[in-house]
Amino acid sequence: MTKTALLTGTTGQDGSYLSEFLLNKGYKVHGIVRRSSTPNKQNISHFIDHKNFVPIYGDLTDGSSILQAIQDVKPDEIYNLGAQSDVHISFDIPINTGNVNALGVIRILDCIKSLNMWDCKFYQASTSELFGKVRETPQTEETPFYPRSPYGVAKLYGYWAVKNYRESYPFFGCNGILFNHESPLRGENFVTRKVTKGLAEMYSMDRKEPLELGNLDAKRDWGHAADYVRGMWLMLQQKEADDYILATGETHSIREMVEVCFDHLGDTITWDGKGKNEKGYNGKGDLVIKVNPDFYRPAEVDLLLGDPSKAEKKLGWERSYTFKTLIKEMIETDINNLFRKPHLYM
Ligand code: NAP
Ligand code: G4F
Repeated sequence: MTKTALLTGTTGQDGSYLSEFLLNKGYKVHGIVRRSSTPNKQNISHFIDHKNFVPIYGDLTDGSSILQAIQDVKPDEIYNLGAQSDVHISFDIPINTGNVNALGVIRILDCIKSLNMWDCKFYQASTSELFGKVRETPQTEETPFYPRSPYGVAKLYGYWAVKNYRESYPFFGCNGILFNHESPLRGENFVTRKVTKGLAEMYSMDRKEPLELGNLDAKRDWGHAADYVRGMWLMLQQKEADDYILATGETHSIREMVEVCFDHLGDTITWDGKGKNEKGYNGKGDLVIKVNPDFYRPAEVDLLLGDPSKAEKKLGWERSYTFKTLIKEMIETDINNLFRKPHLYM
């Protein structure tokens, strides 16, 4: 029988990959889309006319739109991917971040409860930002949380709301504690995409000004979104609801990520200076990266490194991308998107 899924965050990176994954599995996919005055449907344009895809206007801050959607669709599975997902910006808009990322979760859970829809399975987009100032490395499902931003604090509320409903009601809800995952659809403010797009412009379009970045020492565990949405789906196919980490078990600094990008461009980067005075020069000696402290955060998450062994053992989850193939795909897509051949340093 055809399964029906309802997604929030449909127009984001993960919403796009997950919708396509579910459509390929034969699901009917109802995707909640926010009204916006500028285009926000680029990531779903390649399947928006699919016969099994239905966009619905709604917003996680508008409880009645969420209730209406759940009541109309009667989904077998709900994936709550919608969020104000930018950690740095969450310091500027903490109330909105809390409204969407924390209360948005309980709005959905309360609808499930009010409608007595306990057969509906629920996925919550929890995050490695919960670990924040990490208490142990690598981080596992048992590692204590210590969020370091309004984003992380709000996501902590969502995480516990899912656990609390699971312990209080006959509710099937899973937290996917996902470490950073990227792709060519990654938002342009996040550091990997900022770098791949910025360097693609520099090498294909003769962009002259250097790329300005923040903390180059922070370390992240980066995987590919296509692998991670498969993990989300696997969580909801189990007999028992549980919480799982999805990660690669590898960590790299921002500086190392930039170096891998230069490697793909056939160039090298040489660093000089420390902290806010650090600069990067390409093989010709041009200044290509400089640090701008405006991109520093009031409180930083210095190191994330996840242990995915529970998901690997219990879900049979595995990854098809490595860190290098992820970066290669991102930088090549950004170059191709510019329609011009890059001047590669070979
Ligand atoms: P993303 O690309 O920023 O997408 C966020 C989505 O949420 C967009 O579709 C956005 O709509 C939507 N949204 C924002 N505010 C909303 C509201 N008030 N009501 C309904 N929808 C709203 O994020 P992503 O990378 O795909 O991440 C998906 C989820 O996983 C997020 O919850 C994120 O916090 C979480 N997460 C991400 C990562 C990661 O590394 N990518 C890791 C762990 C957890 P617009 O397009 O209209 O802005
Ligand atoms: O790419 P980022 O902005 O991602 P961040 O903060 O790790 O958050 C992402 O991953 C989380 C999972 O761990 C998600 F929950 C969240 O929704 C989001 O998807 O920053 C990564 C690191 C940070 O340490 C930041 O300080 O890169 C550092 N960084 C250095 N220069 C920069 C920059 N980050 C950004 N965005 N821009 C810079 O210029």
